[in-house]
Amino acid sequence: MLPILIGIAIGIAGAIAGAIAEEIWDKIVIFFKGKRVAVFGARGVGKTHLIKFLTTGTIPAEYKQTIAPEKAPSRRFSLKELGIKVKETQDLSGDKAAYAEWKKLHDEADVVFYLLRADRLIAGDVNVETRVRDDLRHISEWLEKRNPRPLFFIIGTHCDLDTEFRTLTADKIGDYNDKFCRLPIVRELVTRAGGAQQTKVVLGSMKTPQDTETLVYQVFMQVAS
Ligand SMILES: Nc1nc2c(ncn2[C@@H]2O[C@H](COP(=O)(O)OP(=O)(O)OP(=O)(O)O)[C@@H](O)[C@H]2O)c(=O)[nH]1
Ligand SMILES: [Mg+2]
Repeated sequence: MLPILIGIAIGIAGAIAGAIAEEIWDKIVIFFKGKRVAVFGARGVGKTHLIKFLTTGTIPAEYKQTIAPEKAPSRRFSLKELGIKVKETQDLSGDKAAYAEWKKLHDEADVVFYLLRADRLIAGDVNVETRVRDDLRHISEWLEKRNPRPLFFIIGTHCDLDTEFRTLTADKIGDYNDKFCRLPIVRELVTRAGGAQQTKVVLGSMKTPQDTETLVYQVFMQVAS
């Protein structure tokens, strides 16, 4: 059931096909209720956008593609109900002072979201590679010292700027994610963060509200399983 839901949920632009069953939503609520979430990442990766959605957005309880939008069921889960305590750090381009602030938030967090520009890594942008490698070098040191570890997510944004993502069909989305995870830099980041068991990689876009829903839905599915 869950793999199917995840498969359907991943990155179908503008559509969340399927439904968040009550019991899955309950698991999400239990997991996130009152949790402290730290959001890190370079400038412009989408931190503020994601935080705004997590604290004020809604997720459709059900979605049926066959129903015209105006007739679609209007029941939605409010993310405000989760009461997530989210903190964003001011990024100072790898400045030492910024890392000190990141560490403080990391040490207080139950969940850490590290955002990066997936489109730039796919395009082979060496500057972005260098930056994310530096960031993970720091984060991994802090993660190692925590017991228990916070749940760690690498969230790749801006996939809408990647041509392949824009033309994806539902049956190819798993391949797209696999391909991203096979990029040497992504492998390196995941290894640094403690390996695939410890690190959730979620890919998508926050260009539109629907895209953002789909991205957040994927994050939620990781904790509901
Ligand atoms: N096309 C596209 N735009 C995005 C995406 N995610 C965020 N944006 C846009 O990118 C811009 C920067 O997003 P922010 O949420 O302000 O990024 P930030 O990480 O908070 O940036 P700083 O606070 O400056 O470090 C905004 O205009 C967002 O709407 C995405 O996945 N795709
Ligand atoms: Mg911001």
